[in-house]
Amino acid sequence: MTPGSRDARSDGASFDVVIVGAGFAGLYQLHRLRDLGFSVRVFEAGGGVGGTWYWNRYPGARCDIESVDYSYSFSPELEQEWTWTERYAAQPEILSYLEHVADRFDLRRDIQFDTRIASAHFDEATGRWALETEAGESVSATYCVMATGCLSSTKVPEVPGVDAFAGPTFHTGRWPHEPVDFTGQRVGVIGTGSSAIQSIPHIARQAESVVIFQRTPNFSVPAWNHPLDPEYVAEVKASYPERRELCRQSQAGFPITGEPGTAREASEEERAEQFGEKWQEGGLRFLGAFADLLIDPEANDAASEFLRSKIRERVEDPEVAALLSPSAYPCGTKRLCVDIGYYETFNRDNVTLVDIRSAPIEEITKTGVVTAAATYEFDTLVFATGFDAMTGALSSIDIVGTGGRSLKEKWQEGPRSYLGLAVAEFPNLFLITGPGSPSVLSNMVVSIEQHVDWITDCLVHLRTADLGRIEATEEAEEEWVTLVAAVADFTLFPRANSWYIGANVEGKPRVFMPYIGGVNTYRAQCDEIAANDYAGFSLGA
Ligand code: N01
Repeated sequence: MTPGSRDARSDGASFDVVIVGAGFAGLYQLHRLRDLGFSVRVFEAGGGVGGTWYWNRYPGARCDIESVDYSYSFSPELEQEWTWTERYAAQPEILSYLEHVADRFDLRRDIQFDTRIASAHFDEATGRWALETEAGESVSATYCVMATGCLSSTKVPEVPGVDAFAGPTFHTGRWPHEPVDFTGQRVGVIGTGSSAIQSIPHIARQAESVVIFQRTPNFSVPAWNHPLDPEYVAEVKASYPERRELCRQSQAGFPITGEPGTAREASEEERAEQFGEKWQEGGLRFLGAFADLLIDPEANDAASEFLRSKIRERVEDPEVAALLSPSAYPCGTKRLCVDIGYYETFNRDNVTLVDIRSAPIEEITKTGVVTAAATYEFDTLVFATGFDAMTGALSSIDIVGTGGRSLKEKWQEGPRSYLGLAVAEFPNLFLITGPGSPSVLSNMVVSIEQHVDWITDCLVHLRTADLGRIEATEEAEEEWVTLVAAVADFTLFPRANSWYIGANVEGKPRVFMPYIGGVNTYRAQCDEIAANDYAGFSLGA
């Protein structure tokens, strides 16, 4: 079908499809649907494309999936013409890539920037979504695709006086576009997650002094980042079709060859050797050391102890090393961090680690931070305090479905979806990498492409069949929610107070949100559902 069919409708205010967000997901979704003749408008709160990579401009920000795999696979030409320069690309390079994609596929003309969607209501009478921007502009669409990102709704520390500080305050997830100069500054950093672990070494090299307030230490593995050898890049480019397929058919969306054995069956020496090898490979590959590492507590204990031994090697002061060593949760059940010189930063004279587990922050004042044990004065504060992950961006939009109930209300006890793609009571609404899909437990680009392709095929199917409505059934949703929880319970993941489970946001229900079944299994499940006449969905005119 081509433009001019029942769905190719656009008069400037009504579209076949409205997409919210112009990051990796929104850009590709626009490209696919527009190519197929759908009228599409993207709304983006930021002033440019990039999503996560537009906002997270803090020093040291880079991906933790190798660049050659953290990229689109849909265009062989794009794959060949773009050349990544480092093993793990830094934020400016990833943002340039996405800007290049926007230009190359002429996407900007259908994106409205600096526009935040405030509400999206399904109108039962017309069978369409009515959306309103924060500025009061109204548009309507047959389908609405939320490409709002899993880690886009930032979270500031819930401590008294959070707005009281008189000096500059920066959140890593909303970093200014201009460079921030910390020279001569006394800087306080709250948080020790991935964003802190990436930014602290940079801040410490510039600032006069840095005090890091740590509530929970994280496990981190070195990135061993390096410039990419042109010969390696050429090899990757020559083998991209097979490499991409390996990613799609993998558990986590990046290429791994060979089946790891189990730590349970390995001897002490074999374990040490395997951990050592994986450590030397660097990054998230460490978690692939043994097949049972995230399932068997004993296997995990061995891996956790190996990582703690590395902290002791890297940090000179044994007391600081002990404080930086996680012991309250199994490694990998909070997102494993990938660092460049994080632990070594604590060997610097101008860096101090403060344990706020034993002496919590009581107040942020005009001049600094007061804990139960001491008062600290700063010129600048950095909040590396993370996100209201997976549901925050969706809950901040007033999304109302058929029953007059908002998505936020429906998700009060935790997110419920079918495949992390669709929600009962919310017809014609699609979530890209929503809760209930592999999303944050995978290479996001692989998962995004899979969702976009699935949604696109679905919309083409509806158009071809002259249908205009699709909705997940309550039963299918219930079954999927049960499956997601059961798979999580089979692993060690629920043992950590992580953002995967909503533990980082006060009052957020504790529901394990991503689907751990693996991108390979999940893809097969989605494909089977589509092939089976969209089993679990009700389709209508
Ligand atoms: O956020 P986080 P992030 N008082 O939630 C602390 C991805 N990412 O932005 O653990 C004191 O991990 C909090 O302490 P606790 C990646 O998936 C990827 O760093 O709640 N402290 C924690 O230490 C990652 O997992 C990359 O006890 C408070 C920190 O703040 C996800 O984004 C780079 C506090 C928040 O850590 C989020 O990472 C960056 C309070 N009131 C991010 N509130 C790559 O490498 C929170 N904290 C690609």
